Amino acid sequence: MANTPSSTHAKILSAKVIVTCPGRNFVTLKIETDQGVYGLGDATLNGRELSVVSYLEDHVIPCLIGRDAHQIEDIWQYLYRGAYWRRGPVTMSAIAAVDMALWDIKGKIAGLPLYQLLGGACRTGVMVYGHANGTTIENTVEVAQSYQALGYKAIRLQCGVPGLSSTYGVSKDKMFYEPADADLPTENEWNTEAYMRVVPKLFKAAREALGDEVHLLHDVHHRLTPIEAGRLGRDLEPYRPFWMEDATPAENQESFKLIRQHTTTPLAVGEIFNTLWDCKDLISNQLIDYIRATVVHAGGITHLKRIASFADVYGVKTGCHGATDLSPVCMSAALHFDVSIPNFGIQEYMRHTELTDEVFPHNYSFKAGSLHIGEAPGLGVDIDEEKAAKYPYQRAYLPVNRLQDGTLFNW
Ligand code: EZ4
Ligand code: CO
Repeated sequence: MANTPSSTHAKILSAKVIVTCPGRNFVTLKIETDQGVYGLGDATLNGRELSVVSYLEDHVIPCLIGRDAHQIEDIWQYLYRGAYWRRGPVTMSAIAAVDMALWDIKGKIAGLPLYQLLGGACRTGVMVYGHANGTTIENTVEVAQSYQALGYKAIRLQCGVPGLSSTYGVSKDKMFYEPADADLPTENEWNTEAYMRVVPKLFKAAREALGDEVHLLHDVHHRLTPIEAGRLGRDLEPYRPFWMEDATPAENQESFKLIRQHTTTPLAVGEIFNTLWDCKDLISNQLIDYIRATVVHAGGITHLKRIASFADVYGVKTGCHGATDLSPVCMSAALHFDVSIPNFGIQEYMRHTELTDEVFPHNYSFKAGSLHIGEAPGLGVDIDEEKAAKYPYQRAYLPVNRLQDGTLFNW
């Protein structure tokens, strides 16, 4: 173990993983120290939750006992480089949970909210976008209007595709939406041409109904080829979208060159990225405008800060993923992070259910289109273990997408 450079020392005594399903599954790491404080970290990996539980319980926690919780960077490097097997969503979600918990502990010992340790606030609040979705253009626009009435300055628009029985990202409930929905994966059908026809019509109707000021966003959920994405981006240009998200899968970072050649619609990508290496070329070649990596899936605050600093050099802003499968622990961490970095862009905010909020009491709140983090030391979020224990894990999956001839396409 590395030497402790100062007299401040917070020995890790124990750590445990709490799995709970207050409407959806969440995996939470709790680290206890000899200083009378504990820290929390989110380790939720939607649809693959128990693999991270095992990674933490069987392989990470034994290595943490006895270490100094203050040595956040050293522990990060130890878990990342020391494992030999680097990267990947399971590994990086586990490392992220440890990292969040250690920052929580450091903040609590210092008596400061996390954002103060990260350099202090750069802004007064965190602009968020909400999700408006509906089966038709008309009811999507109606939902968007209700978000506008609530004070949202940015709204994501998704609508059903004519001729398809269901579409990912479109729910039956107007204000709550949960994509992981079944004990075995639901199979959705897909038609690229019909989708590409409807989205520009949705944006035209939304711009007319909502006015020029509100930011409008759209998530393609990796459903297009680069040239199709270039076309959709161009078709949306007259309605000035804030961004087009996950236009194409990004395993091949170069494919974004093709999209860029054809459209000035800003591009966002990265909710499934785990490390800087997944977006290094996208950022350094200025092929994207917003990087969507999150605290939980991209190695914690320590690594996300590295990604954001790198992005800042190239004028790329952050737009962190913030769906319901990211627990209030991750959302708290994200808000401290968002408020403290220079190149913050926007934060996704899908509200959690009341039941989730009861299990995870937290001190952030929504006002006038922004989220505001409170002044509690550390992350400012807790877990009610008694309530959590009432809701055992329930297997749930994200849907699978097939073209209408049955092709399981993932370009
Ligand atoms: O599909 O969080 O932008 N938000 C999204 C989400 C994701 C889920 C995956 O776990 O794309 O709805
Ligand atoms: Co998305």
